[in-house]
Amino acid sequence: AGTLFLLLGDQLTESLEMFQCINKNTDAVLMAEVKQEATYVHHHKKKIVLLFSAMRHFARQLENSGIEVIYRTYDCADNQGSLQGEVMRQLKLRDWGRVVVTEPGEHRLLISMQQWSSMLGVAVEILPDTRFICSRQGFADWAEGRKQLRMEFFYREMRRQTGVLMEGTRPVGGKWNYDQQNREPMPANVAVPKPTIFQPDPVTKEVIALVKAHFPDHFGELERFGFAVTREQALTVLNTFIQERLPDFGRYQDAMREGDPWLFHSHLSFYLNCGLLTPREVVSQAEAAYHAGQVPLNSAEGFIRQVLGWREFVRGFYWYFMPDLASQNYFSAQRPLPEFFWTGHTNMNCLRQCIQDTRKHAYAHHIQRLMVIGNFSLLAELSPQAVQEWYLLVYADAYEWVELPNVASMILYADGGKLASKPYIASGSYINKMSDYCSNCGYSVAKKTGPSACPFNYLYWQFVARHADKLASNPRMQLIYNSFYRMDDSKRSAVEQSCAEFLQKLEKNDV
Ligand code: FAD
Ligand code: DLZ
Ligand code: SF4
Repeated sequence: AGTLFLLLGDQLTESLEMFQCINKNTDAVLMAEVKQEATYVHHHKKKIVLLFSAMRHFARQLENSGIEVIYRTYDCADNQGSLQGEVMRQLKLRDWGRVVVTEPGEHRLLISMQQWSSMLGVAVEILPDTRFICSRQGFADWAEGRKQLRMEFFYREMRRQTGVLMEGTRPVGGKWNYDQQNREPMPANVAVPKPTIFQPDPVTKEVIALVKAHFPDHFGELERFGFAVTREQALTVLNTFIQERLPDFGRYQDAMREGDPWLFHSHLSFYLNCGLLTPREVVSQAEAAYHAGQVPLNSAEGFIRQVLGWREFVRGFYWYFMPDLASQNYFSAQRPLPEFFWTGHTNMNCLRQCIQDTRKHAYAHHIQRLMVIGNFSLLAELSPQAVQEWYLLVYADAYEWVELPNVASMILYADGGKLASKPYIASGSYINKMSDYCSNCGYSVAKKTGPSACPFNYLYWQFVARHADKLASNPRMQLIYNSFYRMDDSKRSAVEQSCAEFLQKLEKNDV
């Protein structure tokens, strides 16, 4: 009997180990669009279109190479609604000797798959996901025994192991990290290249109609879908990024501009995370562009740090700390998600813009996610589990392995500092420095307290005050607490009052 290989929607690459094991005469690949994966959170409509269309294109590609693909569309007769159900159905239809899967990117699914063998009465083998440059075991070996897990040291280890941007044992240019050169605001006259978009082909059009019909209540806009849905298209996005955007990626990495979430970012996470691109090829193209003299070192290094450093780090971190990571709540934050997270209707222009970008595009860039939406979520003490769910469903690149460490550990410090050395908090002046949002805002960034003051300003000090017991002894918070302790009583009570008033209005969605 042959082997049934189950391929998930975010595993669309022939670089997986399973493709070396397939016997084209006896085996088949099963791909299934199922309700459980599409609705366990109410994913952005564009995310579902991206995955279903990319799955359908990839299935054709496999078939063209002579592999038998059993493809189950969402609306096909007898769709079982879950991956397990679809595997079970195949086991009834044909005599399969065993089932092989590549480990999924989410803990909930791995736990479920580990039970399939006994539930389905067939041998189920789970292969490692070899797309990642650092294996789960490799990360665990690095992490074991360390008091603190800091991305920077992991990243250096990855540079040494892979030889990327290395001259022998030394980093190219003499420094590991050019982050100091990556923090420039973007002047209004800087022209940004247009993002690479693709007109939907007949396959994508069919999926768009399907998503419209079956997921009307899911978050986000479906209009103007332009993501790449094939490897060829994703390679075009990569090549265009290297030529047009990477040279300025470094300096403007932290900048924000109203009406443009794309800026000089790569927009590659969608494709890296679903398999259309591999992290190795993306890193090596950026390195080659540096060696060819096409991009400065701070850009090449800054970009490579994100992929070889952060991306690999959060993936290792996720598996190292799951399942506990999902339930952490260091600051006991309880507030439900404000209504405007769904609608974007708020007078706080930075949040309005970032949430509207998210609704429109299923995308916002890193600093929007971190320093606007994330910063607000922490300062307003929103429930970590509510924030986690939101981030998992609104972005087209979101899977729990990458979303959860960024949300629970990076923005919310819900794990008490396993990933971050201090909470990422900032008042309105940071947002004002890095963006043009404040000039169109209903609040005044220059005002510290009172009904027209920027809410980030007083929420910031309230947060510092409320969590002194947990944070004041952190050496990286010393400057902040020194300022706080110098603040006179009248200022402190003005902060408290402004916060109380704001939070009351927040409950009524009147901010
Ligand atoms: P670029 O700015 O061009 O960066 C290049 C690549 O580096 C990205 O494509 C991505 O693969 C990688 N990268 C950069 N930063 C990170 C990071 N912190 N963690 C992991 N990879 C990183 N990224 C996701 O892929 N999926 C998510 O669900 C996700 N959720 C996030 C939630 C929060 C609260 C924050 C602060 C960050 C999150 N990120 C997530 C990381 C980062 O914001 C996105 O990877 C990035 O914005 C994607 O856009 P880009 O491809 O244009 O990235
Ligand atoms: C995100 C997603 C969606 C929306 N739909 C499917 C699907 O119908 N079939 C499938 O195989 N995968 C889908 N995915 C991706 C999975 O949710 C993903 O593989 C797991 O979350 C593990 O990373
Ligand atoms: Fe955001 Fe405050 Fe600036 Fe308004 S004033 S855009 S709320 S930072």
